[in-house]
Amino acid sequence: MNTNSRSITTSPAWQALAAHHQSIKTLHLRQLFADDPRRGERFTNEAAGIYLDYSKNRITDETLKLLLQLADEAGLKARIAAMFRGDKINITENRSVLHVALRAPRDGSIIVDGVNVVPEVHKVLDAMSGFAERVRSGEWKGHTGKRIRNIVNIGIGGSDLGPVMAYEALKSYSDRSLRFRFVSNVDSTDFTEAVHDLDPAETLFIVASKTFTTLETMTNAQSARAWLVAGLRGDETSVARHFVALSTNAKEVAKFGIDTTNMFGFWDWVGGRYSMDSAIGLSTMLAIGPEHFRGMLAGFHEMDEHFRSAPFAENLPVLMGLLAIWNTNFLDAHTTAVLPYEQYLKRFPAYLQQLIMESNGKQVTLDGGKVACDTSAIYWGEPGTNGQHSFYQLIHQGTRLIPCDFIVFGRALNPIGAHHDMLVANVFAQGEALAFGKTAEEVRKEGSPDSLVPHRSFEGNRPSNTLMLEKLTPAALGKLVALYEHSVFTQGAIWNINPFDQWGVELGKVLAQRIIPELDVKHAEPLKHDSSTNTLIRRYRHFKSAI
Ligand code: G6Q
Repeated sequence: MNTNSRSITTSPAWQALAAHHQSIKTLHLRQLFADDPRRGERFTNEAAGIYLDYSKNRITDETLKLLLQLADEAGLKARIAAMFRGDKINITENRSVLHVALRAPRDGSIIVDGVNVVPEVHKVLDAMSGFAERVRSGEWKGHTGKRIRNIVNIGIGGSDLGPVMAYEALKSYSDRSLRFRFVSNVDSTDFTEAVHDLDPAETLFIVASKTFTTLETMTNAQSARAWLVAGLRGDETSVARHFVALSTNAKEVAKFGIDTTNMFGFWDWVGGRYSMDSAIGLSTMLAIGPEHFRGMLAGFHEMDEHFRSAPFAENLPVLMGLLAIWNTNFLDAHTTAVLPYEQYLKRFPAYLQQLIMESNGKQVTLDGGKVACDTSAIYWGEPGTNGQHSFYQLIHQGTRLIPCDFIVFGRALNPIGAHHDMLVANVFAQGEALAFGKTAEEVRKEGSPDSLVPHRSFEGNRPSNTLMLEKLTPAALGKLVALYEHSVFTQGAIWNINPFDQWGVELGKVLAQRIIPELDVKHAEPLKHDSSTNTLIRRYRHFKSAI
């Protein structure tokens, strides 16, 4: 391993931040707010319809100044330009990183290997729109002439989490006469439960796989084909009207038996976890229709333009990325909770887990050296107010510091009575309580017996961001996702790592392949794993042979 690699931790700004942290680490948010009555207005910013209040972070003007200096010293500006220009910044796979091209307007131009990719993007979008219209209108019929009522997306990881999250997030914009199911796990329960009440004659399968070789997806796709053909009197020709593919691999799609005219393509410069706005989003488009899908893309694009052009001090993804660096590397927070106060965003934390942790879960710098500091925090979360009745206890009074991202909307999509006021009151109250806590004196004043005072006191000084948008629309979802994508980019640039490869995931894809044949009860001994794995394999074979 290269030990001479450039480390951001030796940069002047990093060193200055470390010293600055020593001087402000005992400062309490209570004090910071008391000292500056306008803090809650000053440490905020609004762009592309997203209001970010970051005033409840443990920062001062000096912290912000130094963090912005860190971004400059890390060369963030040049890195952003390189991504948007189509440079091959994914150096371990020698690929451009151009999810931003997926939402570029029709007349845009981004050149990769001498070719403007934007017209290709729109060609696929137009093909997807045509197909989505045919299915939604009933013009596209199943093999027996019945219209399609059920859509089952088969994919995993980046080919599943985005589609599921977007479907759930935008359900209120979806065609309710269509039923959507998502199958990802190779556990056959996932497929069985997804189709148990469906009529094959009315079911369309979308096989979503960038490589079209992923074990789970191909296994589920084969089972889906067998289920369909069995349900349609063994007629193999039925596959043509009931299967479409989303992939970069036309050869494998054809080999599976899907006509490549029913394949919607994308490109190697779209990472799996950055692909929900590519052809991988076909299920989203079928659900909400092409117009709303384009609205979502416009939202993504608006945030892209903001990221590309806004000064860093006003740049939402840059600010969020820098605050994440501050919390992780200087306040030593190991995890971050994402807490959407919007039921439709219930899968958003799971989506972000992949986006953030698969991207920045790295320990090697771009030049092959070992990073000298922690990289990505662990992300997790649940929608509010549910989480308040479970794990928030640890956030309030546990021994660990857990920064929170609260997400809230000004208008409810399903307003009933005072529900929304109650929801919003809760999110505001949580941020306030985490920041300010409750002193022993305050608890005493409430009449608590002395013995209970320590138990009922809250230290406070727990950082949070609050993101506020008007309403959850397709465009708002696009903006939110792009905000986190670019915050991830910012953090990766500071740590000087490659957020766009995933060798750990690739490892998983090959490891199991070796064991699969060994699970056969007739497989010849000796097994050559460690004694634990060998024993587990033998025990499993025993269960199998007992059936
Ligand atoms: C995403 C990851 C991974 C990938 C899945 C599915 O960035 O690489 O989650 O999306 O492993 O891969 P395929 O789309 O190739 O089936």
